[in-house]
Amino acid sequence: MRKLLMSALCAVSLGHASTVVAQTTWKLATGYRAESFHTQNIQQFARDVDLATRGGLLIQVYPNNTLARLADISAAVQQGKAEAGETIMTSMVKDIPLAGADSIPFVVTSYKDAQRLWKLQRPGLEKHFNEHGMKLLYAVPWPPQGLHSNKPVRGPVDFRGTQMRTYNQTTMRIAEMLGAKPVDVAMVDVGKALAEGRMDNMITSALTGVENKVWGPIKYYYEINAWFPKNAVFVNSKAFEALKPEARAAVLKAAGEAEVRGWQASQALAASATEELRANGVKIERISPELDTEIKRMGEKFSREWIRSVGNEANDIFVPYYMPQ
Ligand code: PCA
Repeated sequence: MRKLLMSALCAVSLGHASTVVAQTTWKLATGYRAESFHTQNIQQFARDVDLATRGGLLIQVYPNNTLARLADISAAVQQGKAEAGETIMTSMVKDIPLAGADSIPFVVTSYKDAQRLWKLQRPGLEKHFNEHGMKLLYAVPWPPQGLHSNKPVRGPVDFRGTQMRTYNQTTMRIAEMLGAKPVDVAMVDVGKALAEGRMDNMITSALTGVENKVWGPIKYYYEINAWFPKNAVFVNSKAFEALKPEARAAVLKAAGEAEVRGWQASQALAASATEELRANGVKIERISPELDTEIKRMGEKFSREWIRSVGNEANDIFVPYYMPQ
């Protein structure tokens, strides 16, 4: 009797299991806060995938460097420690130099041009991601990069000896060229570093200033629109290929939608974040013509260095970028 009952129970539970879609879980690592618009966008992407696959693919988001530090995220995904990840593309330039194209100063100064650059940059990048065992899903830019400072800056000399917060090779190189001391501070630690007097100025978006409540120590913001760096969201190729074709299609569709939504959110936040800095007492000013000339000269120097390091692939992007058909 007992045996009979057991086999009947087994049959019931097996019957039930066959009606439920086999579930796959992906861990997605990001180095930005849960409240960041990039992370919120990823959460929506995860919900869309969940819905479209009827629970078949669950994407668990680990924000704030909890699964891997920002700089280590692409390696973690490549090695399969996390199935998916998000990082700022310039954190990958050592492995994929082409990923640095969007952080060359003063090439892109509007969202429209950022979009054009992205279209030209994407095919080459997809190839490199594939070669590294990853699939690029989508990319979304940060709002334009401006200059935050605790003191008014009139000319390049005002940077000499100051502690300039950096987050990638571009900002590091600019700090060096200005004779400032580069201080590497993660985006999520900017507020703390300012409070501890570890930094005097930085080039980043007004939004990053707002998220870190930089008012108080930061008194000036200059809208120099230096570049529009992008965050990329990607997945380990094997994890992607292991999905059923319908689930793969659902991921790609949701990724396309996340990209459109992310660009819109970025643009809306670009304007509101600058206003929020102003409302909190930060002076929004223009840089002097002298400083403008000097940083543009530095930008050109940086682009020459970058083009040299990338080689022919740089031409594939910048020849059509500067000479659209
Ligand atoms: N915020 C990030 C990257 C670019 C931006 O606007 C940061 O400051 O680290």
